[in-house]
Amino acid sequence: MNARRTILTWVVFFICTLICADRQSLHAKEKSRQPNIILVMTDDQGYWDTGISGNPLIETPTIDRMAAEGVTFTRFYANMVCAPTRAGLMTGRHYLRTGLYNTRFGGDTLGQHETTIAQVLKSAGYQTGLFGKWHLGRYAQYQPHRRGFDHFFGHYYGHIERYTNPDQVVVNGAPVETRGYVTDLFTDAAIDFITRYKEKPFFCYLAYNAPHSPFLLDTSHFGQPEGDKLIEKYLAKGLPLREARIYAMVERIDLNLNRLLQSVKKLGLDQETVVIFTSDNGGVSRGFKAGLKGSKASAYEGGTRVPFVVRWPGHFPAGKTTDAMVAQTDLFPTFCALAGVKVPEGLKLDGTSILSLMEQGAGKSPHEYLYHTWDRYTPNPYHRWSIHGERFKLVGHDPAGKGQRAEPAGQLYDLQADPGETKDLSRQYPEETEKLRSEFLSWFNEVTAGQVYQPTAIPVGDAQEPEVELQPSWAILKGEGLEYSFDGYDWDTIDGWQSNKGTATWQLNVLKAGRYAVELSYGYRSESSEPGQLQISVGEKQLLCELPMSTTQNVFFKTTAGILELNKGTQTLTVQATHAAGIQGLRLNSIWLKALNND
Ligand SMILES: [Ca+2]
Repeated sequence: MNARRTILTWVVFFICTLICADRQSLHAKEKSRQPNIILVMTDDQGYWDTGISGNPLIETPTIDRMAAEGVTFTRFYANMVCAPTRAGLMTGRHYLRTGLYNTRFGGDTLGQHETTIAQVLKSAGYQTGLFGKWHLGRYAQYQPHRRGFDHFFGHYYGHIERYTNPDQVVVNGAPVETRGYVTDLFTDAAIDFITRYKEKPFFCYLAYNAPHSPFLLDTSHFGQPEGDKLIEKYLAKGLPLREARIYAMVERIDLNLNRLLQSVKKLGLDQETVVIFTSDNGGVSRGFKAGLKGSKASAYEGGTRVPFVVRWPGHFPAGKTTDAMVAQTDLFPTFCALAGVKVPEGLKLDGTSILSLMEQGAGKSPHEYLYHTWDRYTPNPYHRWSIHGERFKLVGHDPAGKGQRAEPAGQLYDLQADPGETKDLSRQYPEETEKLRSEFLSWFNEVTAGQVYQPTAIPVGDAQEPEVELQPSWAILKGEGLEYSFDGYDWDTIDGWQSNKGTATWQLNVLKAGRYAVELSYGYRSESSEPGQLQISVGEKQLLCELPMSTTQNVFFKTTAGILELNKGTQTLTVQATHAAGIQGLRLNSIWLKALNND
């Protein structure tokens, strides 16, 4: 009996050992199966700017093929504009929780305490790379290579001025010169990255700045007629020039997407790589709109619905389409699930993993409601907002009503019967209208609670950025006359210096106390023969800066104003005219603070 029991004990032990070993090997197998993630996001490409949306003119064979090989989401929602979507994507949180509120003026900076998906994946053993547009902060500490990306080649801004030989691009914080067309360059860098790290799991975020304005392709002027050929093809199809350019830019992306997918295949990574294609906000092209209302920056469907296709051969079904309502904030927890890691503790996410929807190609939306709102200057629940569930959508779109509280606001649409938002049903369903408005307001109050929406204090004295440029668009302007003028995205000037009552102020976060040389660039042309003068002050410390006339207002001279001794901490730098009469004809272009020997 004892002998039999001993044998039985050994048999049980042996079986347990086998099971454990099997579990371990399964675990190791699962670990080795951590998939690569390639996220391709375009800029301002509408839901309707693809073949899969039924667009009869645009040619996107690669996106169409991805859809045939993967799952298409027809109700994938981004935000109305660029930076808010990127904030939601990086954090899994609605952008209004992250301190970001704008696409420029310093409001396009992701709060310093936010956790990005790149940080999470990097901690999970992924090699992380971003190629293209960041648009979540341009100063040291906010740059992508310090927010979880091992590699960054691209630009900080909402858009760049040159698409051929782009000049506003950096590699991990260092400005670089380039040759070629920007979409090709970002693709080359992404292909180089996945080739180099093919043995490791990687997260490759390829964020094209096309087809955002300016609508540029490479042209024969540079000996590269490919762009011309594409534009001519769409002109021949009868499109106006602007639309032909946008479609040509999208097709150029599609050609590059094909190159990328071919590389994944050649590297033998097809079965190990999840590839996503999407866009960051509503479209700007005006021809075919797939029956949707509104465009970029609108609260209507055309402003927030974007293309979304995901492909993972052998894991996700081919050729499936789902109309489950999902959002860009869902990608953070989905990527965590793909990588087999938990969402970091303490993070309050708005997104929910949609991995099962991807695996089934069908299923229910994890959201009861999705919410949208955006105002360039001050977040508010009145001018441009919407809330929708699977069926009803309440939307208020009145950007011109700034400063007025338009209540009761909103038109009610039945998205299932009327996806084009043509019949306002708010009178027919007053209770539904009231319920959705009330739900939207509670949500708005919750996400904005405790947030202060103003330009981020500019870090000064960071070891990696010893020379800091204070952008005019980050200044807060007060007093008579002063105003920004726009020429490009972030090449603004401050004009209208009529008197010493107007001030331009910048918030600084001085990381290291010490001496800083102050330089400024300006254009100045006046009737008077006297040089102009500006006063630059931080607390009690002041500099007077003489400004001899430049050729015209639009030719910027650079001059040294002097040296300021700055204390550590947050403080305000103020610029104002020295005389009551001001200095008409001045355009202040930029100010630089250069760390001197502060060791
Ligand atoms: Ca955009």
